[in-house]
Amino acid sequence: MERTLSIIKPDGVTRGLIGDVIRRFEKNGLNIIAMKMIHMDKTQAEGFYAVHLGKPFFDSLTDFMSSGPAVVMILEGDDAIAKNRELMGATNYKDAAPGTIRADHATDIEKNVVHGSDAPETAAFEIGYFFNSFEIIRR
Ligand code: IDP
Ligand code: MG
Repeated sequence: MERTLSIIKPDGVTRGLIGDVIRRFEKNGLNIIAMKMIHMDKTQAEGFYAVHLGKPFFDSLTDFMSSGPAVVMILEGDDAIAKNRELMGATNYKDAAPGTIRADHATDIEKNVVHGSDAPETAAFEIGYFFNSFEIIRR
């Protein structure tokens, strides 16, 4: 069993894609063990994406991530990190495999609907960034 952090980004929430994204997780063995809707401020978005500090898209990305509500979830399952990344598709929707969330819904390399942790260490950091232990369901 592995855990990963998923975010339905502000574009996904605004465009009414929460249900579609969650349906894909539920159908593919990724159990939601924590979930909430948040609206990050700029500083919170900068802290979350600190690994990208200095990249040309950092300021625009953190503006976007703080532009509206997002849904943050912890997903649990076998190979949850890789499985979530597979369901998401490549960062650039133009390279995303057919049938993935980003291929089906993304409109832009930045506004790509979902976030998913990329490794066990980043998953641990990202889960702790949004959730305390009382918010995580044990099942
Ligand atoms: P990931 O979300 O697939 O893990 P990362 O490389 O970690 O992709 O980038 C984080 C986020 O930054 C992406 O999901 C996307 O929203 C944005 N991003 C990545 N590369 C670019 C770019 O070249 N231009 C604009 N935004 C980008
Ligand atoms: Mg990433």
